[in-house]
Amino acid sequence: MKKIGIPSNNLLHPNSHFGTNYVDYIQKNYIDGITNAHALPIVLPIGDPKLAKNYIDSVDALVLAGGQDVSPFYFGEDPQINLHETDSDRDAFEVALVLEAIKQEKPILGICRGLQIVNVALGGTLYQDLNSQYQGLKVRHNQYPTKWYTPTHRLILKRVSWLQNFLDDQSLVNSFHHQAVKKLGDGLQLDAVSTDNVVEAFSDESRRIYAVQWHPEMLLMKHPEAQKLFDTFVLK
Ligand SMILES: [Mn+2]
Repeated sequence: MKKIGIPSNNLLHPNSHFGTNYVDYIQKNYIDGITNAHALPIVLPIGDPKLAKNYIDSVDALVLAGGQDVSPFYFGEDPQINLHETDSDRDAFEVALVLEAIKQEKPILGICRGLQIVNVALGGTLYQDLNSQYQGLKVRHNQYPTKWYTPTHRLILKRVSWLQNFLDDQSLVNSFHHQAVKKLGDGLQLDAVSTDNVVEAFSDESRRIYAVQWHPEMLLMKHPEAQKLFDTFVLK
């Protein structure tokens, strides 16, 4: 059984249940997507980036989940006024895991924030906030509070890629992001955009790097066909 490492998120703020007894967590839907694909999810609590080799030694592939904004530090910018919360510990841990997975030639799947982390780890840049920085924005890319499992905007496929295994041109996806790729990282190729030309997917088949800006794990509960993305990745 393939072991799929999935770095956790952490609860950065006191809440009514845990108070200041901070916890790491991962949304159950990612675990479902990996498990349904007959692989073994291994959650990696946010840890020391210096141990990236040890973490990646212990898994066969890496899945990076959604969450906070990516710090603009990674592409040489100061925080713009509309940047949301960032987490320097999670950023540093995930960037180190991405670089180590590439070094060890293990497949990577980036989802939402995960796509953005892969991009900046490879020298790409991001729009810190689409609403204030992206000229020509026409699509609502943060559908919240519309339900997570509701696909809302179309995709335009830009080339033949792994996406054709489970998507058609004009497929609908959900959308919960206000950051997006500005410049693609080294060696990454554009797979899909929204109708206002925001990057929605990229990959590099030669290094088995795959990334999508939407949330397939949240579509699973109502749209079983979204499982094919995980199934396809696990076979890479
Ligand atoms: Mn979108």
